[in-house]
Amino acid sequence: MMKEGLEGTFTYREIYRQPGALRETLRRAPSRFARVASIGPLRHFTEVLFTGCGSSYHIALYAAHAWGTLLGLRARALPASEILNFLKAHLYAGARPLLFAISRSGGTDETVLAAERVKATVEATVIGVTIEPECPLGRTADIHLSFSECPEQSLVTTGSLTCMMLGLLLLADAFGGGTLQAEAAALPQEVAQSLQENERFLRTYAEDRALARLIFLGSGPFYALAAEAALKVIEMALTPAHYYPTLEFRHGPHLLLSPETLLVIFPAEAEGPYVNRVLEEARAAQARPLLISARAMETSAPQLILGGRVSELLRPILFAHLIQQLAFWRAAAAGVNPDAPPRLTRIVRWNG
Ligand code: F1P
Repeated sequence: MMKEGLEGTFTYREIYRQPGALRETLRRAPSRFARVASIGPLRHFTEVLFTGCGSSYHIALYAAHAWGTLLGLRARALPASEILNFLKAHLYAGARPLLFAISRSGGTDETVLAAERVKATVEATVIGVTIEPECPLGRTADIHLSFSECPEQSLVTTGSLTCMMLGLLLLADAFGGGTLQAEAAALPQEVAQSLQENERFLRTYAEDRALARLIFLGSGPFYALAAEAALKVIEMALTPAHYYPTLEFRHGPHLLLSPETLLVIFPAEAEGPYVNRVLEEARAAQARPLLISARAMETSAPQLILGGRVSELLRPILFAHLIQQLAFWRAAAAGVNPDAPPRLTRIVRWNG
């Protein structure tokens, strides 16, 4: 596909216009918080649950980590199908959960049905998180937060993921006193700068056809990002990709390493002393490592350094465009139209 053609795709535009959308998410944060705060104090709930499918499940994973870390409460993420089909394993009879049901379209069957099932089974409050002003999930939820500032036409979720991650982080931060507000305000500018500055570097990996498999490692706040990275590469570029919690990788999955493997690591600060061991495994297998982190490590492995001015909890939001760019340019290099992955539908339904 010609360069101009690529820049005309929905996917390209939705990735590259994120700074403006994020600015709007920041602007709307206080009114969203006011609506959510109307449910009363969080201590009235036995736990906070986040659910969704695909990319929306990855938003749920990130949000659960952020809410647990910032507010010291019990927060978990479950795929919507787990809630739908195995509810007893996850919620006890007297539970009073606050459920965030996340779905870009607001129409994914599993997510809507999971929200309905929870409401029908226990005393729950459901907050729907979508980008659509009008949708089935919005009608099921007690409160509907529509991130209409990031409308998306592509099949593959990109910019809206970043906005919804930021929106859910800002809600937790507001409940916790707003300590991250000033740092979060810097994100649109940081993303804008990085979208331009890091594109060429990422394209050298995306366009390297010797790399047949991509593996993403991330833990804590970065686990969701690693999962989302693998999904983007599979969906957009149809390239085999995997993800693991960083140190779990050494317990067997490292056997997948080969000279054709790109191993992307998002090291968390707590993992500093251990990441070198993972890099040694990569070196031994002649795989190609790439570190994406806020601080440079003492290593000969290539590094993309970004996000030193914001707290670790905000960095997955800042890094999200990097994995979207990597997948997008990989698709371009492979001659795959990122707007039209075969067999993927924008809304996954069971009937129709
Ligand atoms: C869930 C999802 C998307 C993916 C694709 C298929 O959709 O898995 O994450 O990009 O559109 O469906 P949704 O519930 O977030 O609309």
